[in-house]
Amino acid sequence: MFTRAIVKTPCRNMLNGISTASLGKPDYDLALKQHKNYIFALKQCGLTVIVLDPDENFPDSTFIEDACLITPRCAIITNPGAPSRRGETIQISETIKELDMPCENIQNPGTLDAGDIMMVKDHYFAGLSDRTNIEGASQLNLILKKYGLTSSTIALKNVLHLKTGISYLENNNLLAFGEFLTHPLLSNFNILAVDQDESYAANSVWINGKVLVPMGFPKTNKMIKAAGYQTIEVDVSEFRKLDGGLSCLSLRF
Ligand code: CIR
Repeated sequence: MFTRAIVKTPCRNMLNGISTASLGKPDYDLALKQHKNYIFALKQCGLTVIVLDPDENFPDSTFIEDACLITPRCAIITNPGAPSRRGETIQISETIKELDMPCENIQNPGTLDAGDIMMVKDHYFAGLSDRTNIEGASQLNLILKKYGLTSSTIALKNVLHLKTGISYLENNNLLAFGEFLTHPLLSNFNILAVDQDESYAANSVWINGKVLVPMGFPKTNKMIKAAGYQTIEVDVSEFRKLDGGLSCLSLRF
């Protein structure tokens, strides 16, 4: 069960965020509105939401999931792989301090975006990507070990982050597409296969028995419902334009 979430209001400068999507520039006012609706959806799942102020110095900082990993036993401030995102960790470190939880750091030469980290009970899968390197993943492994938690790595081929391609929906159910459908390291999961034309919806978020699903992906929504979950559709079209998915917009703990 999660009780809280941290989100960060998008800044106007999000228009200059990193993107490979070729979907055009985000509409800032619409992004703000969608962000408010996203917060509402988190509240519908029973979470108390901490909302951090926007920071114009960091165009991608609304994708707060990448800057910190919060486990039930500690928080780990990451070292984001994209140079323009490194400084995003400063504000989240201050917030974590206020929350008074044990806090660790990933350090150079290790890089790690927490969008590459998927929690499955006490085990953490770490995607090795353009953002997360082996050094970052081994630092993570050592930190988790200290808290009685474990991790393993999965090398990524075609996706930005591990959770771009898979989402753990608890009860051994794993939403997945493309390279992850037949991945040997994931063969013990009950795979819910997302069609290629709805691949964006492979990034959905389990929260306390409900699943947030991006709006506009009816086949995936139907499949998740058929697996026994109540779904909440959330429109995040403006964040998709910056390669961001639903999970990237919050830390849930
Ligand atoms: C980036 O490229 O870093 C941002 N434009 C998108 C980050 C999305 N985060 C995520 O998938 N965890």
